[in-house]
Amino acid sequence: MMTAQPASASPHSAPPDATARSSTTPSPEIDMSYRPIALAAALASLVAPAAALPAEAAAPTCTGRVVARTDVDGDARRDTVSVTQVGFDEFQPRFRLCARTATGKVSNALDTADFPLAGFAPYYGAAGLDGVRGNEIVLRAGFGAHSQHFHVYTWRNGRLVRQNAPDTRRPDWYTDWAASVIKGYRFHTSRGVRYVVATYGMKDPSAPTFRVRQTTFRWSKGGWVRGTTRTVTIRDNSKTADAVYGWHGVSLPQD
Ligand SMILES: [Ca+2]
Repeated sequence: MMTAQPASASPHSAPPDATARSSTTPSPEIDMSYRPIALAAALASLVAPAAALPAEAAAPTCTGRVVARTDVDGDARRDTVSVTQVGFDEFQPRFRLCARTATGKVSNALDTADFPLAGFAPYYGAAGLDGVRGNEIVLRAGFGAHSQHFHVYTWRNGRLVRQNAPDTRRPDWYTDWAASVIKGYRFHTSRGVRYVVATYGMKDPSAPTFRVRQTTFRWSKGGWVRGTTRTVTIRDNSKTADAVYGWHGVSLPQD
């Protein structure tokens, strides 16, 4: 579980180390009366640090807690994903999501939960959701009365961007299963095309069955395209309901 950090503790991109840079500047005049010790020390300060420190300071990196090592940019090499809290927006914590690719590219995105996180860490998982190579990063966006909300980030054109849910057309991906509502996503690939079936239904809490709408979206030309919708009846507290509630078909927890 990620514990809250004060805003003052938020990490920022570290500026180049000024002390490292100083080692590249010409040395002061050497007092020749102290040769050879003074001369050797001066030469050492000129040569050794100057070769290493500037390169280290210039290498971009992610700050914060590493939550995953998984391929996000699609080159099949594992990248590093970090999340750290950087304060609050209104009442909900704000997080910085950062990905550093195996080739050294770094991208950050700021994310704020829409609802209380109830003490849960923001990182939910990484999985290939859409039709582009590389895993999406799923962050918790909070809990409703019985719903769970998520934000999805993906790597596009060298940086992290948020991907809207196909059904809500907003950043809010959410799942639910209660006496009155059921909602979930099931992903699959067929003949090289990526699909997700979004299920949503409501009922009277005392009724034994849901009437749900299942809409299929296919990944096409960089986005989710709405396809057909069918209406089906499923029994509450059944294998059928469990099969549509939450996340399915991807390497994410169901709920
Ligand atoms: Ca990679």
